Amino acid sequence: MTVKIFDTPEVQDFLQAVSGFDQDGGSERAKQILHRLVGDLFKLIDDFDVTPEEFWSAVSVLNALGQGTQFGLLAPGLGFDHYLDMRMDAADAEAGRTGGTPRTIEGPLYVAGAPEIQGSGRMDDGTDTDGEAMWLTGQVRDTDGNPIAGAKVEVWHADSKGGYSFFDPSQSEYNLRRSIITDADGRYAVRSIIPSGYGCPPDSPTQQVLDLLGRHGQRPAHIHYFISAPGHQHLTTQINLAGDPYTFDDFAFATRDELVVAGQRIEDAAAIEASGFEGPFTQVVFDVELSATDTPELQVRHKRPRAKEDERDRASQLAGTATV
Ligand code: MBD
Ligand code: FE
Repeated sequence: MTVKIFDTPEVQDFLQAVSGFDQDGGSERAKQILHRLVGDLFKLIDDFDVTPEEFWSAVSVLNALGQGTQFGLLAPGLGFDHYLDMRMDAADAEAGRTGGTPRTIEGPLYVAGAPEIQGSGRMDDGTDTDGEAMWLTGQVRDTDGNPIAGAKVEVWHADSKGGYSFFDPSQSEYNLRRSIITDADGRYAVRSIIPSGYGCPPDSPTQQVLDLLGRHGQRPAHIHYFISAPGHQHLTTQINLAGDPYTFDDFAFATRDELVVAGQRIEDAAAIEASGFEGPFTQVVFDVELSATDTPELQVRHKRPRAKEDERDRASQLAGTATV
């Protein structure tokens, strides 16, 4: 069957009715976007001769994704998060906002409200004995190299099994999540454990879609950051640890060369003693440069539904139900 009906007046009129063009209510922007979206899908059905069976199996996958709150997991897999980053990079370049540490995607596993610590502290609850001890430290500076005291450095990462507290209910509350305020020298330093990479749940609808593309659902070991300071552009970024098999093969496309960090193993007894660790540990150093801006909206993270961000907001509540 190779019928082509998309360009007929009947279909074009139908598409206008579907998009509410003949109605007064609703949102003009939503109508325009839905008209394009549904139209592109109608055309795709025509062009690829999509069968009813294929269409309804796609509906089933969407239902399964929604039921597991997994759109936020499939989105980076299909490159949407990185594409939005590319657009923000281009907007920055066009506005002359150059320099500073590069951004990369937030991902779906941030939880608002992590404990705040001044300068230095500990992120892990001490129960993950499979995890290599980590000393994570760095300095926050402006693009002229001046340290920024009092900057807020939010850090979150996975445990030795690749699980994130809150989404993995076996972990203690806010394990491996902290908000660190830089000291007078712009420095932050925390004890934690080296995270493992993340893998999409093998039986998940997200992995089902990736399987159809012949792709894996693995991320390298990585550590997420939100960094902000008054008068500076808010930065959402991550570091990817060097030496992971997926460092340059991330299903979420978040790796950037400038953000790959090699840990340094510290085995010297005096150094171990001085740092308060019980044995060898790995030091990970990540310095950050923030570019200056007077624009208030650029100084804060953009809005999106996030777990525990707003207890009264249903979208925020839902963000916390992801089965990842
Ligand atoms: C993660 O830990 C992550 O950072 C992303 C982007 C997707 C899935 C799991
Ligand atoms: Fe992550």
